[in-house]
Amino acid sequence: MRRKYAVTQRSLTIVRRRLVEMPKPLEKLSEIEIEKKGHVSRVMTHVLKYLTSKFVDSEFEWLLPVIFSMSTDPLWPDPGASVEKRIEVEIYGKTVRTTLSMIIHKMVACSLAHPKLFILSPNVRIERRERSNSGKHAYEFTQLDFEVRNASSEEIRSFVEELVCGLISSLKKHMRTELVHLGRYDSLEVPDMPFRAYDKVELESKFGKDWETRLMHEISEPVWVTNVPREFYDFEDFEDGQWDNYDLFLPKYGEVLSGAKREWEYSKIVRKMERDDVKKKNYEVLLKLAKDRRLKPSAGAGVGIERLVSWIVGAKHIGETQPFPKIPGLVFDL
Ligand code: ASN
Repeated sequence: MRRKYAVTQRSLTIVRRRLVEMPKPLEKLSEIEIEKKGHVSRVMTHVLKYLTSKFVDSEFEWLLPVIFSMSTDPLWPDPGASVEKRIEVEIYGKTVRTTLSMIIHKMVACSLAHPKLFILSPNVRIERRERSNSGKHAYEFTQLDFEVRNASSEEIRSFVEELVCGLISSLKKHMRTELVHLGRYDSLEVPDMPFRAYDKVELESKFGKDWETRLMHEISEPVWVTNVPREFYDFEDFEDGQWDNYDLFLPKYGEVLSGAKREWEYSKIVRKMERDDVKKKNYEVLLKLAKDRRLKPSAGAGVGIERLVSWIVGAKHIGETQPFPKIPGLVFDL
């Protein structure tokens, strides 16, 4: 006799979440799994080669990343952030933090010395362990972060659109064997430009709190989500309450890039830090530069490299794109 279960939406979500298979460490993979890892890694290599060449050819300077600094991204207030622990250590008598993102460094470098820059930057975000099941979070990942002095949001967005479309057609041309093996050759299509843009506030009133999941299943092409209230460094118009920022969402996947036009005026930055309870003493250099009017207007963005590759190869979990998976709550030897 079969028992009847009251299947609620919540229990279905839980079952579905448990089904995401956790990636294994390299030394535990079977031969077939190693073969698949090779396909993914060749796609990753092509993605890195394509993107870095495009930036270099477009006259961006390639900066090397930092790991420890007194100032890093507060990742607050951001409705999407869920860092359970912030790593702070003492070195040489000073408290430093591991990089959550290189946003502060980008703003400073772009203002003072490198008007067009990009960095492949390791980000350490100790995400809450429940996020192991999202398939999209890793506690270490690489962000391709870039910033352009005096650029507008529109300029950054069209640069990204060309980058994404160029990347997909290049992958289809040069990575055919790998994409066929991974079952993604036919479904990966070069999108139409310009990408559609949606206002986050409107999405929330249409789809409710779960708007991100609803949106990614509704779209069949990449789209922009704009006007997202979040950290102090994204530009906010105090008159009309609009935020000049943007996230790139990919179909059936979700967010892979976030960026904005930046704040550069001292009084606005201070007002936002005080409003959001962000410790000003952690941002002394940025504040001093803004006060001395040496911080310049800029715009930019950061692409989650492992997320982008996960979408391209159709990975169930982001850890499949990492040689040494860094899954929230699961610490392997390597
Ligand atoms: N990289 C992002 C940006 O450029 C910031 C972040 O990762 N939190 O806006």
